[in-house]
Amino acid sequence: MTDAAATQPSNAAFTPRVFSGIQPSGDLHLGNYLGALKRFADAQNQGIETVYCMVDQHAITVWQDPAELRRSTRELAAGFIASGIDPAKSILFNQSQVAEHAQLAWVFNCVARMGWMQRMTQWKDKAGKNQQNASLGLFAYPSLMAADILLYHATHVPVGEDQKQHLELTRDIATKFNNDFGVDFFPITEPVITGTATRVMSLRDGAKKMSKSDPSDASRINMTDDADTIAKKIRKAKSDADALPSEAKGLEERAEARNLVNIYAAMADMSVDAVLAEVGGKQFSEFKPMLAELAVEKLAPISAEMARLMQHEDEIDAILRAGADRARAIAAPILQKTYDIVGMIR
Ligand code: AQP
Repeated sequence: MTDAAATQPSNAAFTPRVFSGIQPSGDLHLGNYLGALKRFADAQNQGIETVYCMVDQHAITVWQDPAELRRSTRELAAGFIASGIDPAKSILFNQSQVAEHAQLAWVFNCVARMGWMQRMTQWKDKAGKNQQNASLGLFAYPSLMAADILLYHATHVPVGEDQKQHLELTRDIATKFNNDFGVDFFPITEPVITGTATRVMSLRDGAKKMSKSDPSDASRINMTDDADTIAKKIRKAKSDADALPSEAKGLEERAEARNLVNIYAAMADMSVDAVLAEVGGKQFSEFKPMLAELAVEKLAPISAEMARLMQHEDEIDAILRAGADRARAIAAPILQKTYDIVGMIR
């Protein structure tokens, strides 16, 4: 893979394998597409073994309506496929259908320390002021995430910037497990956080991440938005009164402008410098329609394919079941070996 960090020497014994997941916790948005799905398809197309998961057990760490969770899981699967993840090339499955995730997470709950979890910024953000009332699952979320990754001995995990701290914790858990038991069993997985869209920001506030849970629908472009809605959201996106600069350093103090240029660059597969060489000097009144046109061109076929797939729920369910069988074939022996190392009788 071109954007993978080099595998550390300690991982040399492991076959390169990419793992990543997305929660079925709401509508997919442009941040999920550029920061995750598009890069997942790129990794798959570079010929590396790729394992991708709908992490429904992570989603239920906060309340999910059961009917809506089922719909969102299928829609997320449709989003993966429509973004170019080919179930014949990648393993595509739903987390709860492979029981080994929860089983390995329990072992990791006994390896990880409370203090590690308490330092996680996502825990602090999501639990808010009322930590006593947050679910135990939300607190232990990074331990389940470590299990998702290490159950496949994944060497690389493409994620957005927001997941960096959780990846570091995965490395800490693998290191502690290996040290505690005197083995070199789990790889020290590399996060792959590269490109111009590792942190797509809200269209309404350049200091906030674009997120499914933002109450303002205008803050994000959903992958199911139609062309008019996309164009309208971009037209209304927060920007500033100045013309675009012709070099990236001119964007340093302009969070909203930087975000819109980064989005354009990621969608056009161009560097920020190359974009600014083209659009430097233009006002937002000229740049925004260019951005809207590009966004519609890239997203419209994806959203149309998602809608088509959602008419065939049985097909989606069959793909996920077949993916779960393939995932289990890798996961079960790794869990069994973990149990052997820990001293559990089979
Ligand atoms: N704004 C973003 N920019 C770039 N990448 C992003 N990702 C999420 N938001 C952005 C990446 O998408 C993948 C899946 O994320 P997730 O759904 O598992 O969880 P999340 O990061 O918590 O996503 P949201 O949208 O922010 O959900 P809520 O609002 O429910 O918390 C990950 O690789 C993530 O980095």
